[in-house]
Amino acid sequence: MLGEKDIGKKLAGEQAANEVQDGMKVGLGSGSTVYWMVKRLGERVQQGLKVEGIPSSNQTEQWAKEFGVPLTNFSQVDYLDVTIDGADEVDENLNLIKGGGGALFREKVIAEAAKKFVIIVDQSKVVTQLGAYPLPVEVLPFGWEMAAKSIEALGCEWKLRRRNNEIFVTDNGNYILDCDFGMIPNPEELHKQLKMIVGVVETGLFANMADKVIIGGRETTKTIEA
Ligand code: ABF
Repeated sequence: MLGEKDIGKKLAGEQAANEVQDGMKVGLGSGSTVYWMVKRLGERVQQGLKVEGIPSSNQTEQWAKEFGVPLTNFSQVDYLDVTIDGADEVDENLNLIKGGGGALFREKVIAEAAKKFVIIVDQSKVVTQLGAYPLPVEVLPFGWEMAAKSIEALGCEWKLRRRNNEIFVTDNGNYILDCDFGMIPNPEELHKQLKMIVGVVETGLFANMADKVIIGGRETTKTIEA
């Protein structure tokens, strides 16, 4: 029995998959909402849809193989027609916090490569201002402690992400600092400040990038266009 959030994720993911057109190259995001999108896309491939996807994580790659979504890579395509991905927070200007799943770097690569960037979330992700969710920042392992000091100086409390008591290592071999800046009134500015820090690979702030957000509710979805 799916809970209300999962129903919303499923509805949003399936709608996004249903909007994919024949022949498209699709960026496949990460997370449990994307699971439903990839599953539905696989069903449509079985019905004859011609698509190829580039996954943003090893987990998404596994789902694509499980559900039969053909895969490609950036040596084969010059761009993506659309990237479909989840988020941890979406504000009223469609700015995002992403990276709760640790895939933010590749997620940003496929988002930047796409003509259209579509976000799929359940209602609980929609906020008036970003920041209640600690901002994931991907850092190189070498000298991460120095990067953390510079990040802290921007006004946050950070935690080195761990999983099962081990340091969490991203698909790219990097670490994640979860940074509590409090509310973030200017996501683009904070992102730029963070990217200036030596050792910061990427941030989970996706400012002014999303073109559309599909919000799944209990029975229907709501769509917001940029
Ligand atoms: C992914 O979607 C991550 O950036 C983000 O953490 C996740 C949201 O997770 P879920 O869809 O499982 O709620 O793109």
